[in-house]
Amino acid sequence: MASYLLKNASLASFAGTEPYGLIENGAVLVEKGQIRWVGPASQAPAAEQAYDLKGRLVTPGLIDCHSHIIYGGSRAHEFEMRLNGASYVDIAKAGGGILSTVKATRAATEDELVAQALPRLDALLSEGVTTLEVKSGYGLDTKSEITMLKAARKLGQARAVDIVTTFLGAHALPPEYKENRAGYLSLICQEMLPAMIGLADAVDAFCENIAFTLEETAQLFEAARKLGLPVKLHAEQLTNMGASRLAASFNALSVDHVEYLDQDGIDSIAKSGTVAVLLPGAFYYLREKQSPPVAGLRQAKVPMAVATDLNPGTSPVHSLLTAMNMACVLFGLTPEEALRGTTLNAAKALGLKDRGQIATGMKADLAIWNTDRPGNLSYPLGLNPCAAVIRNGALIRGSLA
Ligand code: DI6
Ligand code: FE
Repeated sequence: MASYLLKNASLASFAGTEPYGLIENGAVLVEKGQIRWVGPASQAPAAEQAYDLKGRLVTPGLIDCHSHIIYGGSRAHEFEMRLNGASYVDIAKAGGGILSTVKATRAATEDELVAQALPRLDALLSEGVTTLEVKSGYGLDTKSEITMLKAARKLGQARAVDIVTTFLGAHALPPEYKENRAGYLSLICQEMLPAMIGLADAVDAFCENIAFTLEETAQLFEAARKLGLPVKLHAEQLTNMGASRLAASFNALSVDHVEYLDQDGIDSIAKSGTVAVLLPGAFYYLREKQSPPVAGLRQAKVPMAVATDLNPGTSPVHSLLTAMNMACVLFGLTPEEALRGTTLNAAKALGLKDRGQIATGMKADLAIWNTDRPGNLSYPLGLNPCAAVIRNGALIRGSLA
């Protein structure tokens, strides 16, 4: 199949200025894994083959730009503890939380981590995800952090998906460094980071009063900068620490969570072009009360992305469409913002310029849906309208009939 045309499609292209970049009765020409032409079907060029999509919606392949999909063990009991009155912070302070996942992850082999992650990954892929970001951060020693990221890369060999990796060594203080924060920071900066070259595409940290301070985060970001690694940050999730301002000063790709972001933080990330990644799954599971400042972000024209934050403790969410729905219902995003947040703005959050839009020259990663309206992707819960998925121009799921 050298070139083919998808015609009679409703295209949510996210190119141009229209809401959704919508092109009704549109066509897309795909050749050699790339989009070669996009426009009204009536003007479509000739192709060797054509598929009539009968008015169905086509979007860019979805991008989940924040996940912790590689981990060992289970934290289901903590859900019970929280509903019996313990808080996330109480559980973390008592050695549960992230550290309990660290224990189980250190005990697992690379192959075991991959095998445990595959069913989670398959759930995401069934809904049109073609690019997934995966963080380390449950190893917290050099060897286990490397194992996690190798397992993450292996997911991209086991399934038809692009994996983007992030080193999150500064996720929690490991038990063996409990009395030696500075020692752990030097381990991260001097030993772990250099070992991540080629293995991690970016560097992240959990900047929070139960995790790492502003000063520690700055130290990490300096070290990342020296190695030429881009940064992003778990910022303003549980409190406001000015973490986003710090991230902006390092030109971070994204600041993630941002429930407690204030105007000063909004102004800083607006200037640095940093994406605000909204993670309503964690907000929902932790029954948080404070929503991210969506109106302020809109006004400052900060690009907003939406992701699952798939993790064992605060967001066991295996559906990007559900995260989009939650972003609408819980945070007040419009369905247009939610879909832009899992396509164009999610690509931005990962620093990827070759995807997230249906436009000439982009990678041909496309999802085809059993609906004609893009707003419907954020509407139902528990119904999967994904009809087909194309990755690098090849049909990898469903059918175009
Ligand atoms: N914030 C989160 O929501 C996850 N990590 C983070 O820094 C939670 C991770 C966990 O509880 O296992
Ligand atoms: Fe996270």
